[in-house]
Amino acid sequence: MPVTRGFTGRPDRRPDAQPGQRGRRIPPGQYDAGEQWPSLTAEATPQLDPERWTMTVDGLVATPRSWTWREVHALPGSGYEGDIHCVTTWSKLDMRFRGVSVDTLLEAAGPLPEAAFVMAHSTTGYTSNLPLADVTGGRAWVVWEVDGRPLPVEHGGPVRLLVPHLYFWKSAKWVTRLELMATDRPGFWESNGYHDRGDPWLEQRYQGDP
Ligand SMILES: Nc1nc2c(c(=O)[nH]1)N[C@H]1C(S)=C(S)[C@@H](COP(=O)(O)O)O[C@H]1N2
Ligand SMILES: [Mo]
Repeated sequence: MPVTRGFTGRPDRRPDAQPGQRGRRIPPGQYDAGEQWPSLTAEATPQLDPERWTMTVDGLVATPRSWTWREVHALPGSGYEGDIHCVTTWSKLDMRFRGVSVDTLLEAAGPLPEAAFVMAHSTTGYTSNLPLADVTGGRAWVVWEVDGRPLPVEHGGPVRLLVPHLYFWKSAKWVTRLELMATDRPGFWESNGYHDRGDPWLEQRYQGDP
């Protein structure tokens, strides 16, 4: 997959964009992007047809499960209101996303005891790896709505993963599959030097960071 524009974005140096302006909400080394929402995509943006898209949970589960667009919308809805943090140093505050909790999907599939990590797969082949503990406990969603509107295609529409407490590269756009694994395996950016976990409060940007 080719690596293109955007991933090495410069921090915004406007005086009103400095960290600390909005209390302790902005992790170290991040700035408040304000109204801007940069789009960062390594691959060509896919035109994903909701009628053909499915969401699958498989790997180390008791029962591999798949949901169609209609089926996933019939699940109990869930959302996130809060901030997102990109490793290129922009943070965006007070976002509102709606979709379904990853807990709901995992409960239906029944993770096996040895499942400890998850690989998120996009329809495009983009991947990101996550500890299972980071996508359970009400901290991760599969979302299709932002600020009351359908998720724009450049931001992963019609559907993306959202794991807002980790750097945003973990939140795979155009997500289609969560694969449960016993051992960790690097995803796309993790194979290119980024951290396996990516906690913005610990500044886990690159492999080798604490
Ligand atoms: N499929 C896919 N998902 C992806 C990416 C990507 O290149 N492809 N980029 C990641 C990165 S680095 C970030 S910061 C966010 C960017 O999301 P946005 O474009 O909605 O801001 O998506 C993440 N998910
Ligand atoms: Mo990013």
